[in-house]
Amino acid sequence: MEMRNLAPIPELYVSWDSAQKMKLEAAELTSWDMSPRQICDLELLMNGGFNPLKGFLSEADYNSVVENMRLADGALWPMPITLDVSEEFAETVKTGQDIALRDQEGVILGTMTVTDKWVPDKSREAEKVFGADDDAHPAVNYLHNTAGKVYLGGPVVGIQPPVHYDFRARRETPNELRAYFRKLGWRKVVAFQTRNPLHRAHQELTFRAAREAKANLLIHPVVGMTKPGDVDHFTRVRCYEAVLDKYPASTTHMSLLNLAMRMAGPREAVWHGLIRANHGCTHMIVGRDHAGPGKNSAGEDFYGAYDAQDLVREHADEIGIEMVDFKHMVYVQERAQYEPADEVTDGSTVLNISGTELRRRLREGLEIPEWFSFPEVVIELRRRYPPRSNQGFTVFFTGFSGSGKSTIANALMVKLMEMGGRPVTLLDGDIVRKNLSSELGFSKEHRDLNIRRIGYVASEITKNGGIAICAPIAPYAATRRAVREDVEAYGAFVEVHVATSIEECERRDRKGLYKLAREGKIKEFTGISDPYDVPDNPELRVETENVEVDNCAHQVVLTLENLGLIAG
Ligand code: PPS
Repeated sequence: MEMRNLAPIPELYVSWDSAQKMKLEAAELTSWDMSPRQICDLELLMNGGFNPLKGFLSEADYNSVVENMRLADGALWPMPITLDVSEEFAETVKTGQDIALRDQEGVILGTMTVTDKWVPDKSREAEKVFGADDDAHPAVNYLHNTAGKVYLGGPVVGIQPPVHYDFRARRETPNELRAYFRKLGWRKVVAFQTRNPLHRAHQELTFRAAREAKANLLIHPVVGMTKPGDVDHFTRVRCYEAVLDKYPASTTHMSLLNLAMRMAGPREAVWHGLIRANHGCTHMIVGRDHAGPGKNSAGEDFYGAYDAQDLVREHADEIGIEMVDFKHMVYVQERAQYEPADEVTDGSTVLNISGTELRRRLREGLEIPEWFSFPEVVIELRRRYPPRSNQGFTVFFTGFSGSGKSTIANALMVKLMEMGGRPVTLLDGDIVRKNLSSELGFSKEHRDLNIRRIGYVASEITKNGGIAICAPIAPYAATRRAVREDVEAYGAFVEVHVATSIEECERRDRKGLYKLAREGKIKEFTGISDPYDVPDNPELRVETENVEVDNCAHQVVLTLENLGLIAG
């Protein structure tokens, strides 16, 4: 399929002069503060990446897209691009009204004339678009647990694109890419969609794909939103820049796409095709399990491995893009080169490193061979994922008042400081309540707030490579779980249950508080008149009765060593 047309495609932006005027007018309108995903969607709506869409889907278009993968006028469009809002906001908006669309800092990016307002059947959307109403699918989880209950639809007028401060020179709109291809005389362009770092096998397969199609190559990574847990885009783009040097000069271009992926497999692949066609590409590489969401809650794949390829092939003409098979490339040791797996002769030794194995090697600081990845890429990945013994982590003590948490935490802090290497911060319950949480009491709500604050600080410390030692009572399991999730985004969370019994704590009564609690002079006292959820599965449980503090702290140190967090 030759390049049919590199003429500009329609954008939704008004002229610069009109934008200045509109900005002032729009400031008076009811305004919606968009979510990060909506901002990604709006950018591609406004710059023509989602052509032929002219705004967020109307109810009729939405129903038709969900049921038939087509807009109401019959045009192929597989993904519902909807403006989900809260019920409270929806109540303030009437159809026919213009609203301002603001980014997270309050800047007005565009306006929308609300033509439709409806409550969608989210379970139907999940079944039809994502294949199952199962929260294990990241987009279904988003749909049920993050997206608002009401959808608004209507045409959008673009005032200005969202501002990106990172990799500015690498971001191009569809029309900028079209102009670039036109200028260089690139008549055929193969797009490579990716959300992962590129290693040698990817470089080989993309280069071969372009050569076989007699086309130029566009590396078109997604930097908007990808699958939770992916390598962050800053690291990835630095990796891509390193790989770009490995292609023959002037055959290949790299551009960043601010798309919010939905991991919708086959439907997503068709969507990716339409987006690439809008960006002036003629071909797109589609692989096994393209845009796959991982396993469902029964541990099975959501889609067949080749469903995406089948659906794109079926609609290739309408998409306006030719599909190029992703060749599975393997490294053949005897010939010291990559070859397509189906061309490898019997008896050759084929080497491979899976994604899981790569992560293990990074975590443990083990060798990543040159045949697998480019040294420049490995350096970037190692900078981002240092071995555990160089990463930050949090030790979270929990237990009754007077159980010995603070004393053990202090001893642990001193031992870790003696070892050196990382800064250590102690967030002791009593100390936190004197500063960070000085206005809080002991209601469930206040305790939760207190623990979430401690968790926030601990996660920041962990992110920045330090050690946070927390020692609050933290009586509620759900709150502890939430803190664990916050911290684990950046490093290890080590929960230590100081398992001193309530009887022993009361017998010791070091601060005289239990006596006051028994007398009813202190209300909602943990263990006496307020509950404590015993941790089910802490990384360590320490008994303190008849055990020295030093020994308790030593048990924590051993646990940290076992987890690879401190060098033995
Ligand atoms: S929580 O539940 O995690 O927010 O509690 P925390 O911030 O660790 O604060 C516990 C310390 O406050 C004192 N104190 C009470 N504890 C429990 N319940 C009630 N009602 C209460 N009122 C005051 C008590 O001294 C705790 O100190 P520690 O260090 O745990 O002995």
